[in-house]
Amino acid sequence: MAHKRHLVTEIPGPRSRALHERRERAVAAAVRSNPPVYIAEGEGAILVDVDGNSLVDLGSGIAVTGIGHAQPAMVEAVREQVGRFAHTCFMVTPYEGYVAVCEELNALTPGDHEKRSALFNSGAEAVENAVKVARYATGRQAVVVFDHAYHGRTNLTMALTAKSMPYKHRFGPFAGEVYRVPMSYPLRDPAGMTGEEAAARALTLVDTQVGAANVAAVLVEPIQGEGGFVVPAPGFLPALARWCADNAALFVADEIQTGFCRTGQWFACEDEGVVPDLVTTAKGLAGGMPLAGLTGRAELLDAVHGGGLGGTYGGNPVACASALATIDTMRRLDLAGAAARIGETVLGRLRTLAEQHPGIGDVRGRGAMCALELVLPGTLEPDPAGAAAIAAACHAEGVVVLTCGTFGNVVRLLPPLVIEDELLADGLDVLAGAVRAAPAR
Ligand code: PLZ
Repeated sequence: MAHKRHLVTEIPGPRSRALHERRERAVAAAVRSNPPVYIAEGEGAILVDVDGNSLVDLGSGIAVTGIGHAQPAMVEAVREQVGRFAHTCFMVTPYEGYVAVCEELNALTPGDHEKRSALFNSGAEAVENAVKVARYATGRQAVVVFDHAYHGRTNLTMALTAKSMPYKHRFGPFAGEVYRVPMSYPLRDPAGMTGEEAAARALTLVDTQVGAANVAAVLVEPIQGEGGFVVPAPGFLPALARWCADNAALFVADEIQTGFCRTGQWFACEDEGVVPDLVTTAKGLAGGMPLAGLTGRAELLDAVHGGGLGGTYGGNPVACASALATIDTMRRLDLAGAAARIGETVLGRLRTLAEQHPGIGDVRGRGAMCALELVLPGTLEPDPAGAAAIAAACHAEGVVVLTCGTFGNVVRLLPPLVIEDELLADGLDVLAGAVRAAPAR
């Protein structure tokens, strides 16, 4: 397959449009796709659609395919495993792959203390289980979460997620004992506010309104994903972790989007030397197969009674084989290093772009997790229409980018970590063209 962007029809092409009509009669309208381009195959950072268009993938299926599409070692591991057995249920008759993935998670997550892991199907399920373990192990109930947080779409994780539309609207009632406090959001916080000050702002509310003695867990994304790629000011995460240690609450890092080399290290917490009590992982962990993990201090996970955690498919053998091949590929190709280099290239380009375009209010991110926040020029007023126009223009040219943010005004880039320099440069050229072409406001 040629690793080059190449369009042979308009986007979406006639076959994609035909599939879309079929889909509208079969698939719940609430499940959306943007762009509605139907994929036939992929390789590395290239996606080929059903009309034969080759697209540059700067989204990785929302930070999942870090190792790239159709990565040969992963494909082989999955084929081999599915040919031996596809499922037994680890709670019925166990198998080595589950154990080996837990060993990897225990070794790779921050901190050299004794750890245990459990495996699940989705990120949301891992977060739910983090809360279960935190409540069980501490004997407390309150869970502290942040503005702009995203933790999933199940009932408990909807309560943990901040944004109403589209995630929560009319889906209540929500789970209780969830308390939301302000995030460190340098663009929108008072000028010069440090990470420690932002943490104090949040923790004062926790102390006065929740009571430290009631807090089971402080749950935070080290860099927020769906909420807008919000990178907290330095010092924010360490201050939260310190407060947790001082108050016998658990510091839980949701590394589902940031983990597995995405931000230039195995985990984003490492950037400030923060060692969480519990870590949730998914997405990049298994390179595209559904798998999620909960990892943490041995005494916390081992506190829960036998049979208290589990599920039919959690840690499915095919997903575990995929994870082991994915982790091995990340090590072999030094994809953390690759992500750091991608970050230098992308942030450099985006900063130059921001100098020329007053609608770009902020450029931020780390490693291969970078974003532009669009505002009305000269203000902090969010410009979701600007972000949507830029994303649409990229899609029309065959470059898959995503939007995010509480205000829907952030364009985010999550390229596969194996993307070639030329493809990345081409994708960024298209993005720059889309920014230039966006209607002036
Ligand atoms: N925690 C930090 O980013 C998933 C969701 C897309 P699941 N993010 C993409 C959408 O609109 O549903 C995510 C995340 C963080 C938890 C989750 C949830 O992971 O595997 O989607 O359940």
